[in-house]
Amino acid sequence: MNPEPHAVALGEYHAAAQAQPNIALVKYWGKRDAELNLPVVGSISITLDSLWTRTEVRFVPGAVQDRVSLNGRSDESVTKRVVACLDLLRQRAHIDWGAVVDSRNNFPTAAGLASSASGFAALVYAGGRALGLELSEAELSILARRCSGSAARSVLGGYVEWTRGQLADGSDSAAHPMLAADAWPLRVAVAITSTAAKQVGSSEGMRRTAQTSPFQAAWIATQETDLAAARSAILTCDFDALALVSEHSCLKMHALAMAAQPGLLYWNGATVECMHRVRTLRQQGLPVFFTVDAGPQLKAVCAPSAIEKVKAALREVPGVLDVLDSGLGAGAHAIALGALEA
Ligand code: 2P0
Repeated sequence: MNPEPHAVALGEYHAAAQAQPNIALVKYWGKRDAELNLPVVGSISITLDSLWTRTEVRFVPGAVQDRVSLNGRSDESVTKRVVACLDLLRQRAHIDWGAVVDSRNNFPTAAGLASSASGFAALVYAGGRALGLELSEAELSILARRCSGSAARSVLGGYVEWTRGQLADGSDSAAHPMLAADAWPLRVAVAITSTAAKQVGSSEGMRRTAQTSPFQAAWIATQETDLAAARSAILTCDFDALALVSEHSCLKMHALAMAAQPGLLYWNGATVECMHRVRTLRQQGLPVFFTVDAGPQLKAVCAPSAIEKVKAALREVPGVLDVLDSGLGAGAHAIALGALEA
């Protein structure tokens, strides 16, 4: 099949992009459409800066297969998801060429650090650019969402809201920016308590929760209150209010998932110890709160003045293997070809 006129000159179907993970403060859990990755609830997140995925995509005219490497290795389940994402881009560009994809993370993959969010945001950005597609932020976010729900948010930087949307085709379920990273430059310490891949992936966890958790209806019914509280806290830079709603949303999401059958327990002992440590620090007057995603790592969000104390306190918790540190950053963006190792 021939390329559309908007595709770039032959031999130049090649681009690279970087995207960073995001951390939800008001969580996404549950789908109203699993095929399109449409959520049952809206969510609010912050995009990080120092953790990244860098991805290079090259479409090869005439090639019939995709070749995918993540951190220098090929993996069947990763390749399957990447091929499905490339298919969306190919449909859009009206081409059927195979692609070569090389992607790297500078942090542990698939352990609750949102590697699928940064991974698919970078893939959609680089792939769209390689094909010369002129995609708006909302279009990029919708394409990324179809590859992994939370990737919709990593397309954008700073404070981001992903709207649930009402339409069956998902055209109104995209992320949009709320506040720039530098308007309220909070910091995030990530306590790594395990580097093993999680046993139950998020998609399966959400499916099981929706089918079996007795708390699913309450989760959906109370989300709008949390979203409103977080919007107001972010727009007024009210740390205490953001702390309250974020810890509440995190614990509520885990309570919902723990009540599934069989129950989903993403924490280990060190995760729980870190939660207590963060609360003790806050009682002592330090502006810090925690959140935890579908894995055992604890993310402590704090004011810039508190970051060194927070890191030191988390490092002392038995079972903490490492503490990473990040500010808030930009959305997906182009990088130079060959910059993957930089
Ligand atoms: C979030 N998580 O809001 C929630 C909180 C984990 C816990 O989004 O199936 O990898 O690809 O849509 O995006 C992780 O789920 O799941 C996630 P899919 P995704 O960040």
